[in-house]
Amino acid sequence: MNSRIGILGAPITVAQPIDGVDLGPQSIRYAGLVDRLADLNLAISDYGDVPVTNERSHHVDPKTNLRNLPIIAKNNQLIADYVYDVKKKGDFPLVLGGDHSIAIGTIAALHHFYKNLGVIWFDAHADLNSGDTSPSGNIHGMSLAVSLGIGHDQLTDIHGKRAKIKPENTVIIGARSVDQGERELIQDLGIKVYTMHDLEKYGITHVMEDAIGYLHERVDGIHLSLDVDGIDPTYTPGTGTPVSGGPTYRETHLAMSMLYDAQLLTSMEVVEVNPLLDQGNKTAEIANDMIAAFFGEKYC
Ligand code: B3U
Ligand code: MN
Ligand code: MN
Repeated sequence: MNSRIGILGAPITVAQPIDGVDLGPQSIRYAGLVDRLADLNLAISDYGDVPVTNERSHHVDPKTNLRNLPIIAKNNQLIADYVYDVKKKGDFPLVLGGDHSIAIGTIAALHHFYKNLGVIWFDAHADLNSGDTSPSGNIHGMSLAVSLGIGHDQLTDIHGKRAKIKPENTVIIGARSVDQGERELIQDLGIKVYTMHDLEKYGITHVMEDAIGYLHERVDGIHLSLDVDGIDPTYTPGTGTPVSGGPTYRETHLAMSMLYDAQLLTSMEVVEVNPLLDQGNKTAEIANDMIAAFFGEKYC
């Protein structure tokens, strides 16, 4: 793994309805991120936050069924520009959200550097909605679809037209709240999904081995998009749309360690930490534990 890490905050909050997720990057930093990674003998550059703006309207555009489209498109254009620069410098991008819409910009930037970028989407949700299927109009529930080229062109055409990744290079882990339209898309596109049923039945070790083996054959880089609501809310209560029945701290930590051991990952983002909903700064602290495991922190 590249030992030079470039950290960027991406504090978008308007792609979901609850204030506070824009404080996610700072809460993760306050939990000790830079020192923790420096202890792993990594060279860390914290480039600060992408200057996004968060004027919120609660109005869903009846024509598109999208909330806050223009500002989210503008913010993600900026995120894509900044992530592109970090990657161009040769750093390993570590992007801190912000709501999960930031993946639109991150993946748009990263796709320039790979012929076949793989994505691991660790999440309670599939984020495969579009204006046509979304029950909420919230764009954080659409970012994986957008990266696959599905959705409004103001979102899909950031840093190049339509798809930035291929469905066969995409793996979802931890899904347990999937909407009808999303299920149909998963079937139609043949996206590999490891639901909580698979985790319970086969165990996290088998699921991770299978996911890594599957991607290894197909891709030339892998981005991990870690939504903290993918983890069971017992451990990560500070998030806007918690869903019970997720992987434990231990299972998630093992998953991160296995990704480190595979030495195939080329970027990471951590999203949906909302310190205003948290118990102390617990969710950011646990996010730090997961980031550290992902970058090779071992117990001994
Ligand atoms: N699938 C629902 C809920 C949701 C998606 N992502 C989150 N929540 N975090 C939707 O609104 O698209
Ligand atoms: Mn998500
Ligand atoms: Mn989620």
